Amino acid sequence: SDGYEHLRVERHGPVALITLDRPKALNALCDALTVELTHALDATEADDSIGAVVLTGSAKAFAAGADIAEMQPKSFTDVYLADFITSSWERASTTRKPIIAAVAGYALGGGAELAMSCDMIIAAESAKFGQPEITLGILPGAGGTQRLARAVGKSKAMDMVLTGRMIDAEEAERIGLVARVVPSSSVIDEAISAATKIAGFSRPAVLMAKESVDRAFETTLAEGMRFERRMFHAAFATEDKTEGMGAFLDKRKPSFNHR
Ligand code: CO8
Repeated sequence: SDGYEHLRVERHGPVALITLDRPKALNALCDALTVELTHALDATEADDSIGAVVLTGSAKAFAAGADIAEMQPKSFTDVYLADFITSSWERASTTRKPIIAAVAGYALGGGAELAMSCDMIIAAESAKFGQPEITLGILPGAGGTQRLARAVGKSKAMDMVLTGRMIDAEEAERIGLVARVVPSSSVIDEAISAATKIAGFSRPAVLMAKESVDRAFETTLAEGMRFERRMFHAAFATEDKTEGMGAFLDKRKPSFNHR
């Protein structure tokens, strides 16, 4: 839809579902796909009727990494001057609205890094995560040494980054890389239903909560606690706080207007 070549965007009520769709290369993240994804995320961010985003791939591959055929001829100067590939890849991690990665099949290299840039990963039983860059004579370049180490700790991160070993969904859940593992046939439904639930809550509260969790990875505990407290106080200024607490006391469902 929307004239994209390598992805599809569909609406499910307040949720935008972005599906990577480059089947001939297992959704390898070529430059054109990356540009389209950035554009699609800009569009969901700008659309007030969207409360949350789900990013997914195919049953066989979420994404098998950066496009190796495109990378092979590039020199140091090429990638350095273009700031390959950070500039475009930061988009998923800078989205203010919640974004859930629904991962089935391979999430490798830049594909695993893209999934980790989302707020949480819901994995199909078929999911396989890995940082195989080392097998190509390079190393991860979009968070595979940083977000992965924060998510799973040093030993597991070193294991994956230095050996290139793939882990399955069960191991990924055990080590805290993914939030949930679900049957492969229901991974998109599960992610859409989680996103729909999130989109139904007070948007300012959701964005403040996301921003606060993200602070935990950027700052000291004392500063993080202070940031959280300020956001918590700010939430008391919203109409949605009055509505949410009032609805509880009236024993009815709240109707948030995202103000
Ligand atoms: N790039 C380009 N083409 C790819 C890629 C890729 N990453 N992955 C698969 N393809 C292509 C294959 O070449 C093949 O094409 P063709 O049919 O024309 O031969 C097609 O997709 C199907 O793949 P396979 O035949 O290999 O399928 P299998 O089921 O046998 O194997 C695997 C599946 C195990 C996933 C295998 O394809 C594989 O190992 N792929 C490469 C995985 C990899 O090394 N990824 C890391 C790439 S490096 C990286 O991501 C650096 C990131 C830097 C940061 C930037 C963020 C984007």
